[in-house]
Amino acid sequence: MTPDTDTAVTVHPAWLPDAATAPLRDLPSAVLGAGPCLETVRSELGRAVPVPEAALVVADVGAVATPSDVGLATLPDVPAGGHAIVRAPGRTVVLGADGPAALRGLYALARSVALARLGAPAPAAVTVSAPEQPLRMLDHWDNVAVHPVMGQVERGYAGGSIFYADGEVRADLGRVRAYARLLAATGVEAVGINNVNVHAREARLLTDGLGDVARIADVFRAYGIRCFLSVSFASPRLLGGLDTADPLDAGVVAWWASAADRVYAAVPDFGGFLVKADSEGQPGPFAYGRSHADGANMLADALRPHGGTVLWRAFVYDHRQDWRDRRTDRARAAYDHFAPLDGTFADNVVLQVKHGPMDFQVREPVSPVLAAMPRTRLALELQVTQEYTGQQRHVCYLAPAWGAVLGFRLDGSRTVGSLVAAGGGVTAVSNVGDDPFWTGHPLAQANLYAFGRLAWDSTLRPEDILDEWIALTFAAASPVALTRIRAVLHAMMDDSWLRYEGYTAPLGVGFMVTPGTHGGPSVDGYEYSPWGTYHFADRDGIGVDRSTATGTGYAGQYPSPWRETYESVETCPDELLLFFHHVPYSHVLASGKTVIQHVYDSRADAVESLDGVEAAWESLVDLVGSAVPAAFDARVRERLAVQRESAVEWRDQVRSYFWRKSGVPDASGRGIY
Ligand code: GCW
Repeated sequence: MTPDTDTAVTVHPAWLPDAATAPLRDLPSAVLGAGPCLETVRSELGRAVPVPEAALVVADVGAVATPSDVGLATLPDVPAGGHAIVRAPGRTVVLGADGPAALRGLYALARSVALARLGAPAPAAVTVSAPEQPLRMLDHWDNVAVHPVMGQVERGYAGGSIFYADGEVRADLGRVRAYARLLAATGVEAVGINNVNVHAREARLLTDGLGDVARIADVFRAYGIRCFLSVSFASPRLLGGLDTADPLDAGVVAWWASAADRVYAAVPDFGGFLVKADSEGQPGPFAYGRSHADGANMLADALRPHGGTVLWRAFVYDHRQDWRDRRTDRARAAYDHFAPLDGTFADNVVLQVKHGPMDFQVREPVSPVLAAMPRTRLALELQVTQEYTGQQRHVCYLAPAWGAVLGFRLDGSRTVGSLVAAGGGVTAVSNVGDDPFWTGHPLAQANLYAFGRLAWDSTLRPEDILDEWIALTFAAASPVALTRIRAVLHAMMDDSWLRYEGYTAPLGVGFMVTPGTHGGPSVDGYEYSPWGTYHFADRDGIGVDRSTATGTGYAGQYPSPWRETYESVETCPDELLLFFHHVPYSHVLASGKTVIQHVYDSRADAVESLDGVEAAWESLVDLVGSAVPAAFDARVRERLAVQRESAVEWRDQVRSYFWRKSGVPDASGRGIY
C-alpha cells in the first residue's frame, strides 16, 4: 500500500511499513464507490479485478445496492462513521459507512492481519467498529514564520513544521500526505494546522493564505481528515482594517461572515475555527466587556451556514498573578470562567477543555469543568507532544494516563469518555515535526498512534494498543524477533509514565520545571513567578491547600463523590495529595511511608529502574535492524542516554532540595547533595 506521493522526502513509515500492508496489497481486489478516500483505497491496493474474482472487496456502503454487489449473501449493519469487516470463505469484505470510513476499515484490516502475527485470536466472521468520539482531532502548534522565542513548532520536540518552511506553506506536501495516511490508520478525522497562539503571519492564513490552506486540505481530504484553522479573535482589526473586534459590533459580525464565506469557497469541507481567547495574552471578547459566549457565538453564526464548528478553548486563567496572594488559584479558573455560561453557547460551539485544571502535568486530577456543563458540547484536550512529560527525550508512553482520564467516572457514574462523546470528542496537541522519525524519539510514535485509537475506543487497554503499534511498526521482523521485541518494548514502555512521574514532581504537585523551556528540573523555577504554579514547600511541609474548608475551594468544584474524596487528607488519593493539600513532611501516606521518604525513595527507585530499560533495548541489538532502519536503533540509544542524564538530574535536584529544605535525612542513605 504505497501511496502515490508527490514527494522526494523520505520518512520512516511508522505503523504503516510495506510489510504491514503487503498482505492486503498482494490480494486481487475490488473497490466500490467514488470520492477521494475511495481513490486512496485504490492507490493502496494492488491488482484490481471484478468482484467475483476478488479476495478483498472494499466498499462505501452507499455504493452497494445488494449483497451480491460485494459478493456476500447478506450485508451486515454498518454503524455511522464506522465499518464492518466480513471474513467469508475466500473473500474479505470491508464496508465503510462512507468513503473515509471505508479507508479506515482497510487500515483496520491491516492491523488485524499484523496482530495475528503476535498470536492474537482469529477475529470473528463479522466485526463491526464505530468511533466512540465524534471529534477526533490533532492540533498543531505550528507557526508559519519561526517565532523568536517558541521556534517554529511551539512545544515541538521533533524538528520544524511538516506544513511550513521558510515562512511559507511547503511546496512539497509529501510529508503531509504520509502523515495524513498514518492518522487515517488511527482513526483521527480532523487537524488544526496552526498554533493556537496566532501571530501576525499565521493570522493571514485566514485571508490571503487560503490558497495554501486549500492545498493542505486537499491532501487531508484524501484521507478523510478535515482541516481547522486557529484564528485570532482580533482578526477584524489585524486583517480587516476595522477599529474594533467587539463581537457585538455589526461591522465585526459582517467581517467574520464574509471571512467564513471565503474560507468555504476555498475549502468546502473546512472544519471550522479553533480559538484561544483571553488566554496568555491572546486577544478575546473581554477587551470589549463581552463574555466568552458572546465571542464564540458570533464566530459560530459566521460558520453556521457552512456547517462549520467553533472549538473554543477553556484554558483561561490569570497569568499575571501575584505569587504572594494565596487565595487566587489557577486551578479554579476554567470552572469559574465557564461553568456559569453553561447553556449559553450556540449549538455549533464545542468548548475544548484541558484534561486537568492546570496544564498537561504528568499527574493532575480530571478537570471538573467536564462535569459542570451538561448543556454545552465539550471536547477533552490532551497533549501528545511531551511538553511536561519528557519532551520526546524521555520514554513516556502516555496511553495509561489518557486511558485513566477517559475512563474516570467524574460524576460518580459516567466516564469522561462518555461525557465528551455526547456532543464533542477528543483533541490533542500533536507531537510531530519534520524529523525523519516524525516524533524525535522513535518510541514517541506510539503516543501518536495511541491517541487516535483511544479517541476511537477509550476502553482499549494501553498494553493492547502498544501491541498493535508493535505488530504494525515491526511487521517486517521474523516471528521470533517480533516476540522478543514485543516483550522488551512492553518492559520499557508500559510503566514509563509512572517511572517519569517517579523521578519528577511528586504526588501531583506539578511543575518544578525550568521556566520557559519546561524541560529539566528547577524545583523553585516557578515558585515566585506570576504563572500560578506553586508548590509552597517550606521547612515543614509542601503542597497546595485546595480544600473548601481551609484552602482555595477548588475541591468544591467537583460533584460528589469527588468533592468529599478530595476535600479530606484521609481520603485524597496519594498520587494527588499535594495537588489538594498542604501537608507536613511527616504525613504518612497509604503506602506507610512519610511524604518526605516517598519523595526520596521514588526519585531514586525510578532512576534505578532505568537500568532495566537500557539493558533491555540493548538486548535487541541483532533483532530490531530486521524491521526498522539502523538509524532508528541509533536514535533510541541516543535518547535513552539523554533520558538517563536528565533523570539523574531530576533525582538529585529534587532529593537534595527537600533534604536542604526539611533537614530530614533520607532513611535509605542513598546519595544526596
Ligand atoms: O502548556 C502551555 C504551553 C504554551 C501553550 C499553552 C496553551 C500554545 O506552555 O506553549 O500555548 O499551554 O495550551 O495554550
